[in-house]
Amino acid sequence: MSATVSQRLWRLHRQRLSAALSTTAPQASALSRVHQVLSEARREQQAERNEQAKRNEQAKRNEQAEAKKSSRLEDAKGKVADRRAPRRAHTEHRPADALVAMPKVFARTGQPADAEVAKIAVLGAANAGKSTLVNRLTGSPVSIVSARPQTTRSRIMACATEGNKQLVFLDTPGVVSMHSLRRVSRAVVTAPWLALAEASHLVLLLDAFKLTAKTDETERYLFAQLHKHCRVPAVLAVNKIDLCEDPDKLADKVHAYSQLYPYITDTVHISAHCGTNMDELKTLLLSRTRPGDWLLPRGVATDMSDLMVVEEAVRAGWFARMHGHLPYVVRQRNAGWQVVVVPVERQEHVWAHGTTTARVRTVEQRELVVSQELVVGSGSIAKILLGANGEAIREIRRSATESIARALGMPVRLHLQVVVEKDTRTRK
Ligand SMILES: Nc1nc2c(ncn2[C@@H]2O[C@H](COP(=O)(O)OP(=O)(O)OP(=O)(O)O)[C@@H](O)[C@H]2O)c(=O)[nH]1
Ligand SMILES: [Mg+2]
Repeated sequence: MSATVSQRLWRLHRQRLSAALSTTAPQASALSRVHQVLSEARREQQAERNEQAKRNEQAKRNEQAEAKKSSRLEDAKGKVADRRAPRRAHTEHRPADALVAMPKVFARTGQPADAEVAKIAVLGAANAGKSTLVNRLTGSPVSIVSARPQTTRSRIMACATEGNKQLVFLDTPGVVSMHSLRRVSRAVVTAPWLALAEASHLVLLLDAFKLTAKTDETERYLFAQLHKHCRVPAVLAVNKIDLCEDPDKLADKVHAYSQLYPYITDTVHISAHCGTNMDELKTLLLSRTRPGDWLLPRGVATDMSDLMVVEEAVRAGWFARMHGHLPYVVRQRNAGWQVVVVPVERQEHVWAHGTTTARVRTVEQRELVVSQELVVGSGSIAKILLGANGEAIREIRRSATESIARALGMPVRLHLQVVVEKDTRTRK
């Protein structure tokens, strides 16, 4: 368009020029008239160019405003979609695959030529402190601990390696006496006995407080079964001595129990919670190792799958907050599992030529995005699990996120969703 305007202008100025030259005025005045016309032409051309530039600028601004408006609309749509979508929408909606759910297999099996190992099953009544003891002896919070009985739901392997010796502990659910069999799920009932079958040694854990102040029906059942069916050497560990108020009664009871199973080689009084006599017990167990292949590489505390780590961390949260039979009626279901790579800004201080300068560097970081559904049988249980204004579930999420990140060594975005589904099961 500007070319056409310029052409038009030039035509106009040529006409004016020839009109000026054809006048009868003297030559000098004709020349000045030429200059005048030419400068007028230049001015008009410049004005036209400025006008065009202004129009272009305005068009650009309009375009930008339009783009901004439509992107805001897109954002708003996205936010609405997010709000409507379930929390697991942050992941690809794909639950953890078999590899994530399976116990870890380590390709690195480096071990000394004189490697020794002992596989030790820790057996006792529910709440005796088995998980506390295993965590203490391995120095890692592998197994969850709570004041509720039957917190441990399956056999959990945890390792402590010292020099050429590896102690492999099998933490087990509390032994369930015949009397309570019908109230507890089959997997929980059988797990201690299955662990017993694969162990080379036992730690039989007694609760000093319970022995002296409460019934010891479960302990009697456990020792009777061992006496009938088992020949594995054992250490009798008397836990919670910090709570015992009647040492004489305890001594009698402990003596009686040590006679019930003839393969008990030693008796140790401990407090797993306070750390009392832990070194003595560990030294005793290390002296029981035999030449054999290590089960886990040095420095690895457990073979638990990543999914199990997540499940245990979340379960620890609601076990700590719910009372009575309620913790046992919550089931977990994995709804999403994805490891994403996110750019993260890191501040660095670079020293060069005697001065330190700060700079920001963007690095790629792996992050786990995981969604767990907590399935309950009724709306009222869901309300308890959520807490007032979702306070309880937020707290569970916060503590679980922290422990998962620590265990898996990467940042975690955990989404928890409480789902109500009718369930007729009544067993713990
Ligand atoms: N005072 C005291 N408390 C202890 C001791 N050992 C464990 N506890 C507490 O006993 C409770 C049960 O501990 P756990 O380690 O979960 O017991 P558990 O035998 O693994 O229990 P289940 O997995 O339910 O069979 C927790 O509140 C512990 O803090 C101890 O030596 N002294
Ligand atoms: Mg336990």
